[in-house]
Amino acid sequence: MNHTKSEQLFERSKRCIPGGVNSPVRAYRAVGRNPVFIERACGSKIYDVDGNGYIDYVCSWGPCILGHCDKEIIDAVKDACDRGLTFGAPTEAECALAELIRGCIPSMEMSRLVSSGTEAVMSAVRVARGYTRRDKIIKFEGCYHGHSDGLLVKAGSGALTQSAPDSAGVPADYAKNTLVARYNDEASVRSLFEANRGQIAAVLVEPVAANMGVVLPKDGFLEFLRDVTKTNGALLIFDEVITGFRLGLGGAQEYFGVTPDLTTLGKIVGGGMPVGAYGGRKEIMETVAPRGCVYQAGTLSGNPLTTAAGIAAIRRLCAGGKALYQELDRKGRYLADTVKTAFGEKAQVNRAGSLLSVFFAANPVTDYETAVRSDTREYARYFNYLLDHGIYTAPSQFEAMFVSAAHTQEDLEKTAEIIRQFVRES
Ligand code: HOZ
Repeated sequence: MNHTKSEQLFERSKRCIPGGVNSPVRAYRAVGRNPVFIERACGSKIYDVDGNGYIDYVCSWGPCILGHCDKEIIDAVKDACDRGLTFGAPTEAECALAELIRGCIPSMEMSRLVSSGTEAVMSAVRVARGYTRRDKIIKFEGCYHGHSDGLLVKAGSGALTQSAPDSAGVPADYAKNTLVARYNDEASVRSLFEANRGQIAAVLVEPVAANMGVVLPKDGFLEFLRDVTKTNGALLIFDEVITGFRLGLGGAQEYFGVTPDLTTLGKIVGGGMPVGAYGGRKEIMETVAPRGCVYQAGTLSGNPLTTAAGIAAIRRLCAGGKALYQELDRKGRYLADTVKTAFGEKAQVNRAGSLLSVFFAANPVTDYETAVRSDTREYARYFNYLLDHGIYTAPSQFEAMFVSAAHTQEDLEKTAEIIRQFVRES
């Protein structure tokens, strides 16, 4: 493959954008090459500026569950464009989107739209603190909740990819109220509650961790979090920025049957436009200004393009219903089975529906410690081989692979063949 234009653009970008990218993982540092620059995408395919096409399993890190350029979403956005890009005033569409969210995720009786997942989680944590009048929160090693100061503590995603789970620039004072437990480890949560009696506002968790690679909750872990928060007067916050509308219309909370007090969304709920949303029980959400005393605001929150895209996406998913999610699950399983058969004991595959990760590790990956033990060099070799053969996956061991409704059986079979070829040639 020729990547001349991508190389030139990267050189140019590095002169005016830190690292040449607007989000660290995109720089491909973890996989030892320079990034490809994307020109366009359609359905399951993405095309770079040199004219190379790839089957896309990044799907913009999750939002494109219906594939790229879904006609109904694009038409809805075009239509909204003609009526004005932003008003900074309430619209019917915001109300319609909040109603759709509540219809799919009943625990989100009330919700607020913001412009990114980072904002959504930052705001949900503030609400939890304002509601409980407590300062401390518990998060988990390797879980990523956006880049707000207090949450860049033992964080996953790009922070982990860069081997910098704790960012410079975060004053120790800001982070001191963020307590860190081990994912899937009940004892670590219990001891934090015991050592900080009456001080913990919330436990914040990705119900399926997807930012240290995909790591599933052990049986009973989410139920345990539900119980321990209730017993201790703390709130349970599910960060469903990735799992929301991905594991089913009702997200991870429906998939696992555990109801949190607050939920954060992003990605799919904006149909590909910048978005975040947080919500929960009415009584809790009524602490938000102007109804209550927790302040949160945003000029572009609930803007007409995002709401149009979000409504179109959710309506499409609702129309597809169970059958659509079963098909996504089937495709995810096909890829997981392919990888398991191809690599045997050399690799572990973690999967929930259409969200999956391949770890080059001999033992099961169940938390941060086991995730970081995996062979990132082998992952880089695998990534590069796939990219060079037209398969676009995450350029980091610590991100997920996303399957969309637009992926065809032919895409999956081609992907499977390239994976088998990689193994044969290794
Ligand atoms: N941290 C994001 C995924 N978990 C990556 C976002 C991006 O680079 O676009």
